[in-house]
Amino acid sequence: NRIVVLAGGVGGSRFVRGVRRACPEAQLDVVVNTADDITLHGLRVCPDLDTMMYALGGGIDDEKGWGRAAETWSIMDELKAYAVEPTWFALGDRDIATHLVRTQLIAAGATPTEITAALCHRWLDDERLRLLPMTDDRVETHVVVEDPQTASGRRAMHFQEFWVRHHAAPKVRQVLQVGIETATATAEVLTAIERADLVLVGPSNPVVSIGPVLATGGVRPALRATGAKVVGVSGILGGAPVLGMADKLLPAIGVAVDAGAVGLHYGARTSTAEGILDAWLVHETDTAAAERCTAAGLPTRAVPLLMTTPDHTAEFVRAGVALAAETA
Ligand code: GDP
Ligand code: FO1
Ligand code: CA
Repeated sequence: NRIVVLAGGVGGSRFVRGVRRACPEAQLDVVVNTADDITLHGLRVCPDLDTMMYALGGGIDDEKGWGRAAETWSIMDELKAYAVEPTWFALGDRDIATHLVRTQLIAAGATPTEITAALCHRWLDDERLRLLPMTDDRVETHVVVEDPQTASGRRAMHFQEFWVRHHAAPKVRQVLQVGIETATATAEVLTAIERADLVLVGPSNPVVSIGPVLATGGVRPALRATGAKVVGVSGILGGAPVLGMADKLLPAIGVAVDAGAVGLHYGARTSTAEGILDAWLVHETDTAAAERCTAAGLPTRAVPLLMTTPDHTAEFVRAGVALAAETA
């Protein structure tokens, strides 16, 4: 039995740990967002892939949810002593080894898919677990924010600069996926979706994690064509994201910060439009959202969605599997 999960970083990796707990025997292919990627100090950094890899490999800093456990910061301190910018993005000593390997492999001509497999060789000894970058093409999320200091009143910056440097404080006018128009999903991603028995859209950020995956060339048609059931999980609980800045980004793409609005944004696969979901899970308290989605043709169930432990997560993954089986 084959499961494909679409995911971002911190939320996505917590979700995948629960999926592994619920379905320990399944072939699990995780399609990971790469639009958060950024080049700093000459190093290519892939936050969502690394977060997923460290989390599943037991090397994550569990408290932060990203970066290496027992990290040290000597290199950052040295860069600060040289007054070399950017200093707002913290690269740990252990983490930097990952970026050194990746950057060298890029220079040697390897694709992100090949590089991810090479890095995962160290971390994942489970042959039935693969991390797949959504594309081998370069895509980067940038945001246009309000900035009264500029002549136009606006300014564009990389998503990481908005989130990490400015703590998501400026008002977002526009979210751009630079490079998405020409980016295509890898053969590995398209084949995994085609052959899947179940596709799970994780509770990851709908705008900057799931959004880029769905916008990558070939992904949406593959999801609409697959024989697998496609089940989504809301990351918006009670009108707010559990963590992160989805509440700052959803309004910029015209979607309310509400589990029902996000479900209908992904859309029902049965509809004539571009929908991708057969079923949708919302939090136990979001019963109005569940009714609204179900009435609109998207079968939705309200269950506890807090990923407190992998066991809690596994519990609602099983509810999603059951709901998928019920839908015609
Ligand atoms: P990032 O790439 O590190 O930002 O992580 P993701 O995009 O994969 O996940 C972030 C999203 O996960 C947030 O927008 C939250 O809404 C969602 N999230 C975080 N914790 C939980 C949780 O316990 N339950 C659910 N359902 N969603 C969560
Ligand atoms: N998040 C921060 O808030 N501050 C950082 O300095 C930071 C560094 C960092 C380095 C490597 C990495 O893989 C992730 C890192 N993150 C950091 C997390 C990351 O920026 C975000 O949580 C996600 O990309 C948001 O989707
Ligand atoms: Ca991310």
